[in-house]
Amino acid sequence: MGRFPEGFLWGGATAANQLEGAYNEGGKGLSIFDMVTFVPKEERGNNIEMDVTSEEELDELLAGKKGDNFPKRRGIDFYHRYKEDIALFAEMGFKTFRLSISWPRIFPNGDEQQPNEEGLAFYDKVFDELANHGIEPLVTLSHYEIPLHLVKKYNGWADRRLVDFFVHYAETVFERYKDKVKYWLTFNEINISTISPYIGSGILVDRVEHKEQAVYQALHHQFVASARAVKACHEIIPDAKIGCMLARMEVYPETCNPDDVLAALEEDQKNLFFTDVQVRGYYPSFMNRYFEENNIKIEMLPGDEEMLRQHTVDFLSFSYYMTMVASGAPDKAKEKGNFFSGIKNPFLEASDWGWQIDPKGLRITLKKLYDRYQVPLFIVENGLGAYDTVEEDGSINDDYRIDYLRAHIEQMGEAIKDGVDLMGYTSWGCIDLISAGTSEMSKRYGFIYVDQDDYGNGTLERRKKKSFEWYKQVIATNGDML
Ligand code: P53
Repeated sequence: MGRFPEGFLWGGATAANQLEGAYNEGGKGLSIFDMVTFVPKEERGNNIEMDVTSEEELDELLAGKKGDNFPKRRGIDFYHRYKEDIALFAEMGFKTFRLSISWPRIFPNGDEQQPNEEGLAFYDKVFDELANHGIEPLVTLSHYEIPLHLVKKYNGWADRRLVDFFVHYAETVFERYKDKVKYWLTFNEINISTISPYIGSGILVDRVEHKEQAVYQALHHQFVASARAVKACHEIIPDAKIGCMLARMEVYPETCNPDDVLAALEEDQKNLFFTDVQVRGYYPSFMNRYFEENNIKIEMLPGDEEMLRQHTVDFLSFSYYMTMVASGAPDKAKEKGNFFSGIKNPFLEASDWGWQIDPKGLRITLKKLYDRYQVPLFIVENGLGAYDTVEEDGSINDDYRIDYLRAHIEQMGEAIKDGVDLMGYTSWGCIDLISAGTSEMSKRYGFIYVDQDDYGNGTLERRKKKSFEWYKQVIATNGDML
């Protein structure tokens, strides 16, 4: 069959804040996600619980007066177990492993000149271990790991000074790892700030008068920082490739009523705004109207537009979990702008967390992104968050996960046949880790089970699930045997 090209980058994806643990070891500073507490399912709205909104709340959390369960502080202890974990990835035949560098491991406060050598040395060891197994690292510079000090002192990316701090951090790690890392991503899910200003931009919303104004200004700073990182990467590591990263939200109209079609198109444009800037190199004109109508004014400095235009990314990477439905009906229109639109698609099943499963949507999205941008694409997250059961004999029979992944990979193959240039596929949470949105351990994505519960009880022992052998075969046959 040979659907997938030679050298296709199969692998798995993770992020430091959900994986490493050791939050106060090796000189690491606190990060934004170290402050987010576990909230049981019954008490959460909308399946997402990750915002800190005020100075007061942050101080209470810091003083230990609020919350006693901070799952991201413990992760799954990759910090001490990376050798064992990488050996398991190698056993599956991973070509690539996506991880992020924790910014506050390198710059504990974020605004200092000198990096923390212990932090740098940790990632040297990880990259060397990957190299020993022939696995290519794919490194995210910023995956929800803003140093907390930058939140307190500057209100995060709302302050332009973060651009220089970030670029200094990026240049430091490019210099250090230039012989070891050839694939880079700037900001994970750069659009997340529109649903969580704290996690995406380190903004405490109670400190600002006009939330959306602050968010889009912070995003402008991130766009400029990203372009400067692209420039630095190309200069320091000429044979590297660096991409942007979008939480892709393909939006369908609820019906063929032109009102619905228009609403869906406009929702989709709002999602593609981010890649328009980072791939094409300029703000798309439709955003001007949105800014005007919402009283948003982006302050740009001389040179910003040129920077965006000249230093666009080499490839576009994205996460894909589900699709959305939009309606133009006035009573439903208020649901617009919501990451998780309330309208259910009657043709699709959903995960236990209500995420609607849509393999064909992945093909639609791949085709649409390639039509629009004509740059290489990389699926750097996809997968099924599910409850797993360990049977009495110790086996974990996650056929539902295999079904999900198989269906999505099949559609990727179809998109490739349609001519889409796809570099690779790293499924999310290849080893069970802490959920970003809910801080649960019990929302599992892995091929490898980790013995830990939502409260940190467990041995942390690693165990292969049924999907482990399945994915190994997928990689070994370059996607022919699904
Ligand atoms: P969790 C929301 C919607 C789509 C992707 O998410 C999202 C989120 C945030 O919850 O985040 C990405 O763990 C993110 C990963 C995250 C993964 O999707 O909430 O880049 O860090 O773990 C899955 O199930």
